[in-house]
Amino acid sequence: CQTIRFVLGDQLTRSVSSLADADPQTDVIVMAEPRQEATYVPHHKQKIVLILSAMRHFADQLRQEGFIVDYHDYQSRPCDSFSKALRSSLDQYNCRKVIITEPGEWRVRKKIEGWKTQFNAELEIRPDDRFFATLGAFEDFARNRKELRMEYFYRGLRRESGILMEPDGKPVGGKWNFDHDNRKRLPDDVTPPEPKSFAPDQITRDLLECVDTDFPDAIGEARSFGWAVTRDDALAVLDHFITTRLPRFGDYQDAMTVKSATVYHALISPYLNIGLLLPDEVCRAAERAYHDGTAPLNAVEGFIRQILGWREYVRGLYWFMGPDYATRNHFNASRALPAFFWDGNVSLNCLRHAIGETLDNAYAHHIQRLMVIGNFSLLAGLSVKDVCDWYLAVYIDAFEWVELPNTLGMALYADGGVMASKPYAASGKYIDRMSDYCQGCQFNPRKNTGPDACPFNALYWHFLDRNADTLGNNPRLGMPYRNWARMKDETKRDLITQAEQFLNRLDKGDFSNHPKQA
Ligand code: FAD
Ligand code: DLZ
Ligand code: SF4
Repeated sequence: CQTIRFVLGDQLTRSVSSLADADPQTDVIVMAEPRQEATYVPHHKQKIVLILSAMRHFADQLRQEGFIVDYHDYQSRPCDSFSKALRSSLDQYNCRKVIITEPGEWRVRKKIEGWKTQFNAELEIRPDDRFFATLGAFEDFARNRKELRMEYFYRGLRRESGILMEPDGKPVGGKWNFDHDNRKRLPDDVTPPEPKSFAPDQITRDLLECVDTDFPDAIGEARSFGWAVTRDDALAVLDHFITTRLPRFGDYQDAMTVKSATVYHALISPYLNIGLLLPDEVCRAAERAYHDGTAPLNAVEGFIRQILGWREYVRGLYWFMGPDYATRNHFNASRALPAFFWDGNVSLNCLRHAIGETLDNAYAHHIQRLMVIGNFSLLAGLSVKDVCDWYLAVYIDAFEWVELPNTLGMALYADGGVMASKPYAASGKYIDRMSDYCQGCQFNPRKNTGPDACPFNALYWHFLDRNADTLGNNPRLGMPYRNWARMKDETKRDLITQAEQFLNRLDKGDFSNHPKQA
């Protein structure tokens, strides 16, 4: 063999740079399911099954094309690490060169760079070109700016790609942003359609049968697994989203409801992140729906902004900030994660839904992640590292390049404002406005103190008060700090006492009844 093409579990794209010029006559493709990758955090069972099943399907597809795929599956050819798998394939095939596309995490990147000296083979690490922007383009954008903001990066990518642009260089519809149309609560008489799901095939069923016993630390429920594991099925999900959900995606983008765990969201993040779908084809499919008149502009722009804007931006930021970004902890938050993060058994109804659905489905939509679980973690001062590890473990779409800026930066403001211009801190009144959770809750979002007061309310003021040194001068927080300053001392004291009592009880495990699972 001339060359080994090493393909990672989130690189399942036929045109990925490591495979673009692969030749079945001379090259061997190596894929591996190392123990380390399944256990560096206790991933959700559905995440493990998705990645392994999609990898096995992808390997079959390559074999059908005539490639030799040297596949290290964890059952019959177990290996500890990517390096061990490569060692064994190099020994077996006696290749002189290894080609790999850059991975999606600093942790894996460092290991792969070590291969240069570790093995007697030339190593070529190729850029991951499955994004709109190169890492260099983000660096150019970020280098001389005092403040990094997604909006300007996004507008640049709109211009460059031509997506939703007029020939004269203006944005379609005359505006870059339609967010003011996109903050509606879900009306009582609207029920979102069921998302597309798939009955597991033989490869997936085999994994579902073993995942409980083979990965005993893995979190959550595998039962409801209905994810696509092939590109064809992922394309069917995209198509189904565009026709049934995209038209209302904008209106209810920020809505939360007990009626639906997915509202009008697309459920395509796992496919984008492991390579079954490409961001360009997804954005262009949405753009087409606008031009065909099947989806309104506020929905289409809102959706494209998530992918062409946020997804590209967080990826650039992750690599630009370097591996130490993960250690940032602006507020020195260190409280232990409550046990209910592992079983969803909690008396705050919004948390019960958001965490419970996460554990059941390996999925929660953006506003649940940001404004319920993230907001709670921020207000309660939960350990940044523990919260980030939890997000990395529980979500089907969690890979560090996208999970970390969203959790550490956006939700926890632990980078001190690199990712977001102000913390996404909110009281129970926000959750009440955007959801129907409060109607079924033992707490009252309109009460600030007393046994039935919504805990988010006092925690919100406690958070602002305890961080006044670092946040007091933030112009975007002028209004709440002025409101706080205007309150009577007695009112302030009552709020602080209420929050401290809640935090003490939280530390004692009062709001959850089950022992920690992992
Ligand atoms: P939709 O709401 O339908 O959006 C469409 C697509 O836009 C998504 O599939 C995703 O690819 C992209 N997108 C939307 N928001 C973001 C964002 N903030 N950053 C990057 N891409 C975005 N997304 C991940 O892919 N992996 C993660 O590990 C992850 N962790 C998150 C942690 C926190 C604390 C928060 C607040 C957000 C996180 N997100 C993450 C972003 C977002 O919540 C998910 O991408 C989204 O919920 C996926 O579901 P969907 O496909 O139905 O998304
Ligand atoms: C997350 C994950 C899991 C659970 N399993 C595998 C695997 O068996 N093989 C693999 O190649 N990748 C896996 N991954 C993804 C990696 O942990 C890591 O996030 C990516 O390789 C980064 O590009
Ligand atoms: Fe959550 Fe408070 Fe509403 Fe209960 S009252 S669901 S705790 S926001």
